[in-house]
Amino acid sequence: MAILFKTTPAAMTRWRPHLAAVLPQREIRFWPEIGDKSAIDCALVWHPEPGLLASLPNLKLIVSLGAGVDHILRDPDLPGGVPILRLVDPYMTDAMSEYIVLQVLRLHRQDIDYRTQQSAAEWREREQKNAAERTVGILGFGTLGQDAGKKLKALGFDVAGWGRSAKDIPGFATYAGPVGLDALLARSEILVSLLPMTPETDGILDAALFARLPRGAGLVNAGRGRHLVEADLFAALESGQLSAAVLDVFRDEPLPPHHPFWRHQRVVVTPHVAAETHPPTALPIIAAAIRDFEAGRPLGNLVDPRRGY
Ligand code: NDP
Ligand code: OXD
Repeated sequence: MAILFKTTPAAMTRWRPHLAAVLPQREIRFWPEIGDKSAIDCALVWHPEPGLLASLPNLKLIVSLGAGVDHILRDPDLPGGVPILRLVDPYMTDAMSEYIVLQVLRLHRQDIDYRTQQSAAEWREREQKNAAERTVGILGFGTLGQDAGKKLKALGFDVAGWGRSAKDIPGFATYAGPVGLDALLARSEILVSLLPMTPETDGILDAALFARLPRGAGLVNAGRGRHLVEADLFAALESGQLSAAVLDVFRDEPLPPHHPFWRHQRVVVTPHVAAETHPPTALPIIAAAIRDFEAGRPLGNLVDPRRGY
């Protein structure tokens, strides 16, 4: 049986050289040249076209080529009952933590203000705090959120996390559910979002949420663009309720050239690169998961489609 492989054309050039080496016994069919659909039993995908997976009559396993699975679950014709695995790769986890540490430090050390001062040749010292005096809240305290939290804590930040379910994670204040969110927000001078995109988290970063943060808080969003209500962010930056935002993910990607985020003085934009999938480390993990599936062994990182992540 064959494996369907579908990603963006740009990413394909990164994956292709590694695929045959890691899955030598399997025929790989690169979308859109996928031939006889009935010969495909496994799909490795990033943003599959709606209906593509349903068109494969013998599909037995779907693997996301990223940590998020919203790009699969949004398909209204997604075949029910086919297990979906998401990618959990320590290389990617490290990359995300590097990004979060960089951006939290940027906000903590007022880098955006000093860049602005530099452009005006303005020599002015700003009030400085140590990391231990800075509270950071992480929305989405799963694989990525916890690792970033540990690394921020190692730098001295006062870190807390928020998830759907209550958790006891030594060394961290943790909060859960809507009631817990209030408490997390009230103590977060820097708010980091590493949530998955689900019906519950759609538009969660809105005016009501910003109003519950300490005045002048900073925001880092590396979860998904649809979490953010863009108009509410502009208003919060305008009023000073938020002091700055670092955004890696957007409702429209690529971010259109005329979008005001590109030129906003208090917004830092990165092009969805916080943690790119890394084929040399991801493929052995994916190949091992396929072997486990075929051998009937229990699978880790199974997605619960009802939960949405
Ligand atoms: P996990 O599944 O390990 O963690 C998700 C976390 O979010 C869990 O703590 C979960 O709670 C929490 N959560 C989910 N729904 C809710 C909710 N309704 N209310 C409160 N908390 C909720 O995912 P990862 O950490 O691996 O990845 C998170 C996301 O990061 C991905 O889905 C993707 O969108 C994004 N990402 C972005 C990348 C980038 O380059 N910008 C790269 C990789 C991922 P609980 O613990 O209770 O289950
Ligand atoms: C992912 C991503 O979900 O890169 O892996 O956004």
